[in-house]
Order: sequence, then structure tokens, then C-alpha cells
Amino acid sequence: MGYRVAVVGATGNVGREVLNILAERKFPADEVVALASSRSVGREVSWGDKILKVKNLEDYDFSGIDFAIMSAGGSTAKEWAPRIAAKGAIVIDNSSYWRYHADVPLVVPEVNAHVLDAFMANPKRTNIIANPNCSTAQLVVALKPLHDAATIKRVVVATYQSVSGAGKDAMDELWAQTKGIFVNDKPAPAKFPKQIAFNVIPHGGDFMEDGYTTEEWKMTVETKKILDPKIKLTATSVRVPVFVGHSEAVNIEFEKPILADEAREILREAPGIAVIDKREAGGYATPVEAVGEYDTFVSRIREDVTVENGLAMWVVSDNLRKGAALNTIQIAETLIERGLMDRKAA
Ligand code: A2P
Ligand code: 11C
Repeated sequence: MGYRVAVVGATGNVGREVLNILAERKFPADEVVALASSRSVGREVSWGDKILKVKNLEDYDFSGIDFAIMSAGGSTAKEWAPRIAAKGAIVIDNSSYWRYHADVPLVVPEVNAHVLDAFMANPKRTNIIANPNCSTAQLVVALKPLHDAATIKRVVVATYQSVSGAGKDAMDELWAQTKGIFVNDKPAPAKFPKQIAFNVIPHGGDFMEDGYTTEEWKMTVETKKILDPKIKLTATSVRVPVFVGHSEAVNIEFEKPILADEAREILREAPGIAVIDKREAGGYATPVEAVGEYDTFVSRIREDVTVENGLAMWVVSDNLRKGAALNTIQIAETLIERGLMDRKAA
């Protein structure tokens, strides 16, 4: 018998990808329910070749639901994740709200799937599992095999984040501004603080007292929680006029020596990674090729001789997939594969 899955935020950028990926990967679901706000009731979304009518989250009875995959923002997650979890469903939440709670695991299956064993063994578990920020997910997938090989001390990363990370309104804003500029009728910035079309904006999330933004802070704390609290990481997060696909320029300092050739071989063998690294024009990944893919692409791997044991590389992934929808579904698949959902039923 298959599982019953509720997709919360089914009309959004990530929710629609969740539905697509559930179908693509033939997730063992008997039933998928699409939920969103009252604004969307009756709208149609597709799950493979089936059309689902969107229902109102407020009115839905979650009894008997096995997995609730939430991509409806922090305030909805704050209110609804505990209510849904109390009905016995495993909630996998894409928002930042639960990520930093000590009793909520933050999981990227290629990196720390093992934490799910202890979580599910705890009879007092919260039933809430968090998905990291999109820029963290792709980064830790690429860092993990290198950390295992040579122990990472410090990471310096600059992101080039697509507008889809900020939701469907943000995609509409890039589209409307881009068209508007050509006909001298440019809409004013609304979702972003400055013009995003033909521009780049060094600001994601909110400013903090130390001058970093929350988007940057998330990469630091999430990398520590998922991979290793000893890793030091400093980030600069930048929004770029790309619809889908986040890119990252990453500099890593290791405890032990590691050459670019060794790193390339290690990454080639690592789960969830495709190495595209020819030292010639076009011999690297860009967001355009990453769209719709599951893998995180690593390119431009080279030694950074300005520090001892340094490497530089370029990391690209579909932020709506590995950065969000795919990772949540991989978490659900991992729970099933490790036999942990049987324990839930018992
Ligand atoms: P709706 O379309 O009904 O507003 P995105 O991040 O792409 O903007 O998508 C956000 C998703 O979260 C949408 O599916 C949106 O539904 C949903 N959502 C936002 N607020 C709520 C809420 N209060 N209750 C249920 N769903 C919500
Ligand atoms: C962006 N990374 O690209 C953000 C979106 O903490 O889940 C996701 C924010 C988060 O705008």
C-alpha cells in the first residue's frame, strides 16, 4: 500500500515542483492532496497525468496523512507544521522557520541521512523535519565528499541566486521589468529593493546588526548544523536576473593537502553531483543547463595557491529542485528506504 501525501503551498514555485517530482520519481503515493490558501481553492494543478483541485489548508483534516510537504513560507509553517505533526504526519518543511530548532533535524540526504534514524527512534519526536535554504543544499552536497577527504577549515562563498528563490511574484517582477525596459514602461521595484532586470542586487533576506544579511547567515549556520559545526563559512548572497538556477563561487581552505585533480575524482564518485570541468570555453555548467536536473554541477575546480591547501570551484544547481522540492522528496524517500516509516506506523 502506498502513502498519503499532502503538498502544502501546491500553487507556488516549489509546491508545483514537488508535484512534478513526486510523479517523475514515481514516489509510492496512493493519494496526493494539493493545499494552498483560500485564494487558490478550486485551482487545478497537475501531479503527473492527474489533475488535482486545490483545497484550502485551513479546512483540511490531516488525519491519516503520512507526509506533509510544506512550501508555504515561514509564518504558515510556524502555525501549521505543529498542528499537522500532531495528527501523526511527518512534516517536511521548506521554510526557514523550524531549521534552527534543536529538536528539528535539518537534512540533506547525501550528507546527513543518518540523523533521521535517531529522530524517528525518539518517541517524543516533533514529527517536523526541515529542508535547508536552497543555497546551502547545493553547497553541502559539494562540500561533504571533500570534507571527508581533507577536512574543511574555512569556506568563502559568493552566491548568484535566481529570482525563483524569492517566489513566483519575484519571477513575475523580473519578467515585467525586462519587457518594460524595452517599451519604456518599467514597473517600479516591489518584491526586490532595486531594479532586478539587467542588474545584480547584493541583498537577500533582511539585514542583521553585523552587516550580513539573513540569507548569508543561513548558509553559515545551516552548513554547521548539517555538515560540521567546526567549519567556518562567510557568504555574500547576490540576486541575479536569472529565472531558475543558483550559482556559487566557492573558495575552500582544508586542514590536509588536496589537489584539484584529486578533488575532481572524489566529486565524480560522490552522490548527487555531476562534474563538468573542461578547461575550455563552455566547459563548465551554467544555470541554464541545471534547470530541471536533479544533480548539483561542479565546475572550474582549481587550486587556490593564496592559502595553504586551498581549492576554488563553481557550483550550480536548480534551486527549486535540489535546493527545495527534490531534497524534501529525497528526505521522504530516505525515511521509507531506511524502514523508518514502518516504525512510525507501529
Ligand atoms: P496561494 O497561491 O494560495 O497564495 P511562492 O513562494 O511561489 O510565492 O508560493 C507560496 C505558496 O504558499 C503558494 O502555494 C501559496 O498559496 C502558499 N501560501 C502562502 N500563504 C499561505 C497560507 N496562509 N495558507 C496556505 N497556503 C499559503
Ligand atoms: C532565495 N534562498 O533564493 C532563498 C529562498 O530560507 O528557504 C529560500 C529562503 C529560505 O531567495
